[in-house]
Amino acid sequence: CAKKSPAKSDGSGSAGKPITLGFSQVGSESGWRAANTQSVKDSAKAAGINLKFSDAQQKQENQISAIRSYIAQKVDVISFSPVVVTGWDTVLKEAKAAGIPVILTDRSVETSDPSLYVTLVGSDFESEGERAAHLLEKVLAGHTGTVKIAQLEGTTGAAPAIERAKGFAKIMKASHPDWKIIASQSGDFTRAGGKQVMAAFLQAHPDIEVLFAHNDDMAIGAIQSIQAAGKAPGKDIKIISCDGVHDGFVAMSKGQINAIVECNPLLGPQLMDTVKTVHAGKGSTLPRWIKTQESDYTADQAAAALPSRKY
Ligand code: GZL
Repeated sequence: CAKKSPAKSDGSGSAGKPITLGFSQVGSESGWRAANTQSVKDSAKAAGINLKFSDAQQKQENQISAIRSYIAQKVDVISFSPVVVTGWDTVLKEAKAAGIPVILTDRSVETSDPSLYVTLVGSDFESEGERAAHLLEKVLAGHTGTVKIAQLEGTTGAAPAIERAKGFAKIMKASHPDWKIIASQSGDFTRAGGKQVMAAFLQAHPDIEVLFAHNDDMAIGAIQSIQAAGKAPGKDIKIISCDGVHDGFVAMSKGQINAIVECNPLLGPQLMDTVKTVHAGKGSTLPRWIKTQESDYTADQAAAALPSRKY
């Protein structure tokens, strides 16, 4: 394939031309996604990188089309957050054949050929699932006997959905034989999905004691259904969620969400640094996974943390 001449280290392209980055975003399904999109756009501008951006509305075929369009436009680097983990080898092989390096951000892919992308800039979702279980241990302190749990899963087939469920189940299996997941279904990471699925859960299982939601938007939707059922979220039904978006912290400060596993969406700066490194021909110096730093929060910390939250 035609190798591009490596750019100068200041991040400009060959012969001073700005680097052109083609970015395919999952969609605009949640507060997390909105913050992630803003971070990518603001960071590209700050880095002097020419950004081509597309929103796939959570459809894999739209992401594949966008990547093909970036290949046809001969962008310097392609980056995307894959909506689901499978089905990428063909289009990634086309990018490789065109000599365009690919950087994954946020979510990972399953592939038989590790050369199809340089690195992943994103969180460890399995660890987030384990952290959610440990936060539930704190919230349940002193509780004895069976704990009936409902789980609102993220988008079916998406890395965060698969891995958060896996991490949570791992701690359950290892330490909590008395925790039972009595209902588990995807709410597709949206508020509407969380509200609708939680309403169905409560119809079938009025005895739910805990909700583990794979993101704050589904938890916020579920809160509406819990209240409609005449129950108090955070009290009658304890809620553990993931992300840490503003509205999640507001709900937590009201005691409606008991604890949140932060999943940092502000990946833009790290992504742009990675784009420059890759474009300068130094991709081989990068780790295979550039992990995001993030914390955990319980309701007692929410009010104090709110003013300094960046998303
Ligand atoms: C996680 C990200 C997930 C968030 C959701 O990194 O992929 O997608 O947890 C978002 O809020 O929709």
